[in-house]
Amino acid sequence: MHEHSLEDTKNGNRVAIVGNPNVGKSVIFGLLTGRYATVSNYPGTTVTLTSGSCKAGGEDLWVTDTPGVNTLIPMSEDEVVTRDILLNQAIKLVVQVADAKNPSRGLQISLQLAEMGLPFMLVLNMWDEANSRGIDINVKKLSDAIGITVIPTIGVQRKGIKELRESLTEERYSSLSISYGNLIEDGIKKLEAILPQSRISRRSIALMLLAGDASLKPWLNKNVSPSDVTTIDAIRRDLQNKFYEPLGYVINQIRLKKAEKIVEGVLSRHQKSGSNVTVHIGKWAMHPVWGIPVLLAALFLMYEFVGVLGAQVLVGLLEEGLFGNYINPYMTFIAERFIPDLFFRDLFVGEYGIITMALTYSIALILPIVGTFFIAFGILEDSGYLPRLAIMVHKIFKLMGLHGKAVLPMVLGLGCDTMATFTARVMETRKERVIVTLLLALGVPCSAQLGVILGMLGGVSLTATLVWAFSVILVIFLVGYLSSKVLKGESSDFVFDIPPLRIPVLSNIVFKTLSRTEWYLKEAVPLFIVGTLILFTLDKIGGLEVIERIASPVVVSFLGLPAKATEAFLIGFLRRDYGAAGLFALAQNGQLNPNQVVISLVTITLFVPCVANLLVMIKERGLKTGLAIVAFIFPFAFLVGGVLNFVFNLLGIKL
Ligand SMILES: Nc1nc2c(ncn2[C@@H]2O[C@H](COP(=O)(O)OP(=O)(O)OP(=O)(O)O)[C@@H](O)[C@H]2O)c(=O)[nH]1
Ligand SMILES: [Mg+2]
Repeated sequence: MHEHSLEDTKNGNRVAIVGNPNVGKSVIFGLLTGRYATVSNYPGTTVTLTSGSCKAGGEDLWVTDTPGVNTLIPMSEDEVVTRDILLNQAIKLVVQVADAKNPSRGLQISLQLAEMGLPFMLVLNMWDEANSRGIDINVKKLSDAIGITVIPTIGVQRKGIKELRESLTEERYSSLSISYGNLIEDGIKKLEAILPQSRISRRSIALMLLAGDASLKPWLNKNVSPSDVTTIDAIRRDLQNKFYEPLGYVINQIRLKKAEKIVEGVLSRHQKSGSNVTVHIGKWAMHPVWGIPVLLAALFLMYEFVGVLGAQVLVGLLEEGLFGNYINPYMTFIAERFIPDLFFRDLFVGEYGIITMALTYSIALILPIVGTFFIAFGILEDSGYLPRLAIMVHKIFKLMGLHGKAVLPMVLGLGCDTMATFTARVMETRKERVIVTLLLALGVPCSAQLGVILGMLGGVSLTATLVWAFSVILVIFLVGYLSSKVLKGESSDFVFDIPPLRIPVLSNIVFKTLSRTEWYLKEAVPLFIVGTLILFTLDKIGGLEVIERIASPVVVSFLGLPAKATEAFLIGFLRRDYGAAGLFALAQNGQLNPNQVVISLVTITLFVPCVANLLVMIKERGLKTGLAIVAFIFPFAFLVGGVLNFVFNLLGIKL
């Protein structure tokens, strides 16, 4: 890949941006490299590495943006990524980004970087917010105290970035050191004698090991003999027996004290510059009672924007207007003139034609819906509302045996399940990651699908919408609850940082929407074309009828749908939004009654979202787990649809 060759040449000039979650690392990365890395106002936006080149003082640097960490002793998979880059790669300079509002939190990481013996500099970002909260940090004093360059910045206003860039060529080592008391220092010495030389100091690795860092196992097995690994374990156990609290906790507390002491010497407070309205709104959004109207208001605005503007107005303009009146008739006209062969003509403009089906569906039906959803979702992400939503629903998630953190991947799934499956890395235990992956694949409709579904349901009735939502939510809870009982493992405690509510930055919304739309066009549209080609081929060889006949006991008898719905399910295997679009088209033609709309939508909502999601599931959770999830989901989706049909018939419900 292009990046790899660049990576090799930049080997000696690597800069890594590290720091706590949600402090503006990706904003600063973007400003330094000109490459966009997703920026959002919630912790855990970045879960993998992104790199780009950056010119500084005549030097070419290769800068890497990393997932946020609370400590360099990793608790979750995304944190391992960051620690490992420091452990395994030749880093010329670490740029630590910290939140100027909360310097002691950042300094705990500075202390660990100093311990590792890595050259680093400290960026105090969000200087504007610190200021409006009455926090003043004496930069010169802080810089003297740590012995490295400290630069205040306001990422979103590009302030301080020039100074930052100029300092990137300096290589300064911190003078900070901590003493952890005789007992621990003794343990450190013993471990240092065993540990091999590596990129970071023996002392820092010794401390990670004492703190009980299990993620170091692969590194240990590679670099230390098995007998030494046993000795290390024994030393650690001996030392732990002398403490009442877990060693990791003891070590963190000592670091925290030291960080607070440094902050004491450099921080002063002044009068706040005016009261902050967003603080109050932020509180309401988390309130157990007031949170609900706030949520409803957010959903209502979203529905108006996506369901009405996107799914009705824009789809109308594009589908009936642009494609219906111009592109499709015009293309059909051209095809009739220039392609004499009926077979090839149909390939482009027939019932399953690339233009009349694949492009019409993807550009006229799905794009406007996804586009408006991306904008709305981007605004939600950047406002800081999502973590507040997480707080509100964390009690319910706890019932399912899940951490409140899980709401983030689940809510992000509404944007794109594939991306959200990556974000499941923020969950601390494997059990939680598997459950989140399963629930995402099973029940969380992605933006494209959600838009199409809402568009369809909006045309039926509010009751139909509620029945659909209720069925899907019920299934999520049931499956979530049962799987947390079946899967072994701990579910972790609730610690969560809530970022301040912010007014979204327009340019970021634009960037984010553009990059997501580009992704949609690149990833989804080709799959739509493949799906259409499959339908086209099946239709031509008469396979479609055969499949419809075979599927008839399930689709027609069990689900109570017309045989033609089989096509939608067929392409739904490739992407469920495409399947939903197929159902949309059926409903538009009046081939589905309201009951059938709800049954078919519930069934397709429960499908695995798309091939991309399937691949990421396998990549992230392993082949066995990935396939097991799929093997469960498909029959289960039809089962739920069938049960719904049965209940409708039994109770004589007509929506
Ligand atoms: N007010 C203010 N907001 C900022 C500043 N820098 C970044 N932000 C906002 O802070 C939020 C987080 O920015 P990101 O760049 O995504 O943070 P990150 O450190 O990469 O976060 P993770 O990847 O989740 O660890 C976004 O909403 C930014 O718009 C700043 O200097 N001032
Ligand atoms: Mg980031």
